[in-house]
Amino acid sequence: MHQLVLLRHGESVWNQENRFTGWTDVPLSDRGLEEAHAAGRLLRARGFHFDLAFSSVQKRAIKTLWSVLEELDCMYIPVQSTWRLNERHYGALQGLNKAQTAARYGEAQVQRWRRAYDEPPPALAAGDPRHEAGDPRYRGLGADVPRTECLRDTVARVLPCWRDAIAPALRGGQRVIVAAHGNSLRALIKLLDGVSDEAIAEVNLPTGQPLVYELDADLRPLRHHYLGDAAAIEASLRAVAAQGRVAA
Ligand code: DG2
Repeated sequence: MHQLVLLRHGESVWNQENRFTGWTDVPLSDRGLEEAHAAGRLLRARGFHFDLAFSSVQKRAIKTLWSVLEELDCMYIPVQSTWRLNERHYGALQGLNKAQTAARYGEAQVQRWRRAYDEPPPALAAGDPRHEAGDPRYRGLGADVPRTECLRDTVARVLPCWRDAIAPALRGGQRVIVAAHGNSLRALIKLLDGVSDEAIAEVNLPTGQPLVYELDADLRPLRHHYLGDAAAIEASLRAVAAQGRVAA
């Protein structure tokens, strides 16, 4: 049996302000940093160990991973950070408040931008200063730095990371943790569990809660479960789902 732990980063400052984030590189909030350390303590208390870690190249996921590895006293393990695990690019929505966007465009439209498999948000215009094209960490992508993405696009760029890096490590017997984002992890879960394009819309992830996958010899999921308190996770999932509603 193989073990894979997926972890959405702790709450970021833009999660706290209910803003679309995508590729914007915002830090963890104080609460998010505490969530990350709590996730590490929980993993330690349950006897988890890791041989290899993956993260996006965004600081909210990297800092979460560091905090977990610090709590586990295994900051020495190799870490592979890749843009392929970045959050889904949120296009021209990046920086906007989700509830205000719902008030302007309607909750149904915001729900499609957040969760429809094939409907990307409006793209960043050419010359928009929010575009990450000039960021040195994306130099290798050249003109392919996205201007928006739907989940299908995210699945397509997460797939090579799974196929060429995570899956071979698991097959080699390594215990792996992946610290990433709500939507890049939804993409990975879709690949792992074979979730349909429709059903993936109902999948949300709480911040800072380790999700443990047990996989068979062929890396087919046998079962998965959250390690943390079930009621707290349920409340967090409801809150994530509600972020695109018009504020009461
Ligand atoms: C959130 C996900 O990403 O937002 O980009 O706003 O996981 O990096 O905080 P994360 C964002 P939703 O798709 O849940 O609205």
